[in-house]
Amino acid sequence: MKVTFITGNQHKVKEAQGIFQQFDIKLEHVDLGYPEIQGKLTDVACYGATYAANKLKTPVIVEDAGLFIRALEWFPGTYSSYVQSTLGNEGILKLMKNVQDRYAEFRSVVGFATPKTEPEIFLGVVGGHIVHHEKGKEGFAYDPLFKPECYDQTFGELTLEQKNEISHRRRSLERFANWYRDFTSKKD
Ligand code: ITT
Repeated sequence: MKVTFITGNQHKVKEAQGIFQQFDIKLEHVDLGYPEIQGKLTDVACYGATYAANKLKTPVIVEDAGLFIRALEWFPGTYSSYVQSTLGNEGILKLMKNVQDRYAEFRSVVGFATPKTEPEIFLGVVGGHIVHHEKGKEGFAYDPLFKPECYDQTFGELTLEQKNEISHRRRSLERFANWYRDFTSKKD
């Protein structure tokens, strides 16, 4: 099985390759760029997948993700990309200074579309806590801030393989992979 992943983020490509290996899905990466409408992750993923499938005339997936912090009313959420490049991790830590409730979750939505079918979406969530200082140099973006539930290390301290066992992206891509197996077998 093969699928085209549309993203401009190399870290996501590496993570997805690792996850798809276990499902025998070969990933083709295209950095097409697609309009990221402002809205819920699911809307962004649906719109992006439909746009890219029609443009490339092939089945594609896109993935939209973000960090949602409960005490900040789920900020940065859908603004995660912009906030990472402006406030950065230090800015998030400042906002979290003296905040007791440190619960946060990473959410991921995979959108799959073909030029002929309506988009499908697959969700993945991992809960955890925002630590008090950045920890670790693995992963990317918010990873050094996020300690997944039941772990003593942040995503920034886990190897790619360890993050891939439990991450939001693992959960959404695994849901997609299981569904895709049936989808392709019905088509053949
Ligand atoms: P695309 O081209 O696939 O859209 P992107 O980097 O813009 O790549 P998203 O819009 O899905 O990705 O993600 C928004 C931001 O959320 C991303 O830029 C990171 O700052 C952050 N983020 C997403 N997944 C993450 C992860 O697994 N670990 C740490 N930060 C993550």
